[in-house]
Amino acid sequence: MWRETSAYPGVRTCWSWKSSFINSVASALYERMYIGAETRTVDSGSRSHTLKYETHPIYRDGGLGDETYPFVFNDMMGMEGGDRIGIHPTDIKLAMQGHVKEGYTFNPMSPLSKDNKMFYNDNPTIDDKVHVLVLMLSANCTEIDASIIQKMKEVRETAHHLGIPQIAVGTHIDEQCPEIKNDIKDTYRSKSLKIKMEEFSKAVELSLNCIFAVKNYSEEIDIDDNVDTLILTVLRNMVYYGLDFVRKQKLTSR
Ligand SMILES: Nc1nc2c(ncn2[C@@H]2O[C@H](COP(=O)(O)OP(=O)(O)OP(=O)(O)O)[C@@H](O)[C@H]2O)c(=O)[nH]1
Ligand SMILES: [Mg+2]
Repeated sequence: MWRETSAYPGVRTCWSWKSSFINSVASALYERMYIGAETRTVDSGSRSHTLKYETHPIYRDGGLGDETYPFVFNDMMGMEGGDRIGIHPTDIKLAMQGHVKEGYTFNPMSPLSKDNKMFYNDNPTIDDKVHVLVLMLSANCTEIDASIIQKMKEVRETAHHLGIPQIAVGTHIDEQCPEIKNDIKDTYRSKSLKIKMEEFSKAVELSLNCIFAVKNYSEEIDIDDNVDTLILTVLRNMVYYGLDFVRKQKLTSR
């Protein structure tokens, strides 16, 4: 799954939303469209398209090299849809602790059990654990579902307890703000986006400097420098926070 490929320890990030962001980061680094993380193309209601725990490494040299960057993304089922449809919060907690093995299919009705010899990792190493928790939210929704807020709260408490840094990323900013749709360079100048970010900040109880905005690649056939700038700003911060966490873990385990 994860290999250290440089002097930096590996940074593993975990989601509660959005395969498109993984594709967008790879697209920005590869300087071409990447569609390796399957995204939803039809409206499946509140059901999540991603059902399995999937690790996504990103390759160097524009995706042509064999070496990977020193971070991976773990894609997960979405939180939306209430208790019987969205991911079980216990599964996110188990994933953060490194207990979930690659390819596990999430079951919203019951979390991964210790008895599941095939997918439960009894002895996770630091590389199996999550180093940054990323909460993905759509800036285009009017109100965040109460069940999502509750799940996020539970997950965030566990992340806090484990010392895992947390950030939130608002997607779909192109659909939420007309001024951004016209010129994505205006993103962090947009008043309506600032209001949206303040709402996120309140809802997920994260300070504003831990909340970022992106427009994912969703309909483009080629990359755009301004879209990349927003995506890479998030990536840079994720990698730094992940690095800080891994260093701290290594110091405390000495
Ligand atoms: N306009 C726009 N569309 C987006 C953006 N991000 C994602 N989308 C679209 O939203 C839809 C859902 O995106 P996904 O990345 O599949 O979402 P997901 O959270 O992985 O969904 P599940 O796996 O079903 O939980 C896709 O059709 C994307 O193309 C964005 O920033 N702007
Ligand atoms: Mg998905």
